[in-house]
Amino acid sequence: MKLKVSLFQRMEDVVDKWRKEYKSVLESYGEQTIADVKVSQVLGGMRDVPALVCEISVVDPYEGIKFRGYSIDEVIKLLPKVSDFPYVLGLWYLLLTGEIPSKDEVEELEEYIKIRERLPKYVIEVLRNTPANTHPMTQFAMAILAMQRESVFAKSYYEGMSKRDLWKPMLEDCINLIARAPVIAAYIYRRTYRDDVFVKPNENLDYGANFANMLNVNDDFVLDKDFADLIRIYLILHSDHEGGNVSAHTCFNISSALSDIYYSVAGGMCGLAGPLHGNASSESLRWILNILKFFNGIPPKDKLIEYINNHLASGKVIPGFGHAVLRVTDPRYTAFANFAKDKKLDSDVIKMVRLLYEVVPDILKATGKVKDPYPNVDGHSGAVLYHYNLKEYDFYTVMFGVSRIMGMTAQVVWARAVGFPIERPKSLPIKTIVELAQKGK
Ligand code: HAX
Repeated sequence: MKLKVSLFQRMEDVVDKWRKEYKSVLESYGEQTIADVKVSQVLGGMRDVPALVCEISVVDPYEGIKFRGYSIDEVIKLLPKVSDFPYVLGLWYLLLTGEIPSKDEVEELEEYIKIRERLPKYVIEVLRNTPANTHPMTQFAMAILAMQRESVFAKSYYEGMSKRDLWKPMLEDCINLIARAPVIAAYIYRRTYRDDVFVKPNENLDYGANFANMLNVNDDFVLDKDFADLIRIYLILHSDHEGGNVSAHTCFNISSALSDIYYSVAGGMCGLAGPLHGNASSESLRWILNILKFFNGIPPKDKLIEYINNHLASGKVIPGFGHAVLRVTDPRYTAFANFAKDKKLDSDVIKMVRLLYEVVPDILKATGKVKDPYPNVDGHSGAVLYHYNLKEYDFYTVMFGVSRIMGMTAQVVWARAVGFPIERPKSLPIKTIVELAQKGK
């Protein structure tokens, strides 16, 4: 395989380092116990069971996401910039290698990705042959899966490539997928909600601005520079959130069977589509719009509190609030709030987001059961998209998905590089769990 971009060389070096580290950890501590598992954890969605490895990012309950050890503020500060915002692919470089790239390295990667953007005609045909009212996430997962036939990884595997080298064709596939994901997403947007006119990638734009341009949210073929800034930051913020969340883990799990990245990411997207996960962003915006409609504008605080209490009493969750790991306001939410403040956004949806922040945490605290009463990323992301005229909220999870592919691919390349085995945890019938619990085991 031709190593055409310096990222491959950098990866060769780091992969070697990871392998040594992984091997030595296994040799030194392989038989060491690191945790006990309670019945409540087994029956409670495996919360906090330390059973997975993820080098790409870590979610601290109180500090939030760290990408390769860097906080959101550090990432925004340190990554090379285009028009005052970090290059999106600079983040992918960081997720893959663990190193902040130089401006030259990122620009080289941006150029390399552009060569791979062209969408095969059959992918467009797959989408065109799907009813336009098919959920955008279904279309996105289908388009990704359709490209499986092109997997360099699958071809290399069946041609007998050594396990040690499989991360290289995996990275090739990931580059192709990263290049095409925004093109596919933008086409899904255009055909589902607008005029079915396919806006071609613009080779003069960086990855984030190009995606913004292809979405053409104002239908005027003029790039809104603030919207491009939003998309750059949006793609960075949603990229990864450890290995245990539904989409990341589904993707990782599928790939552990040596399924290629198309199978793996398509599976991950199906998990992201759930309302308790990535679709919470659509749900949150829908909920905000319902409130605005119900009150014919921004409601007084006391009426809003009453409305929320009624919503909870009807057995529904408040979308965009709560988290399985976080115990503070999600720093990704704060990054969007800062963006909205810096750009002086003050439409009704943004005002509603601010008002909900004032009232919802106390209401959730008062239930006595919600572990994290604070807003998560999905509590703000939809409102900023809506502000810039991306109003079709069913599409928001696709936006999330385009970004999350960066994290999923980085995790899978890492797994193939260190030779992570097929995942196969043990499942037990409840009767056996009771027997084990009674024995105190
Ligand atoms: N509104 C109402 N009730 C909530 C709640 C919310 N926002 N968050 C948690 N709860 C409830 C749970 O439903 C649970 O109730 P029951 O015991 O009656 O089942 C109880 O509080 C304890 O839950 P928890 O331990 O605090 O939360 P979990 O780890 O079980 O669930 C969720 C985490 C994110 C799924 C949850 O907070 C939720 O449903 N939030 C709303 C949906 C949402 O915003 N999801 C996006 C999360 C971020 C993400 O993954 N983005 O992709």
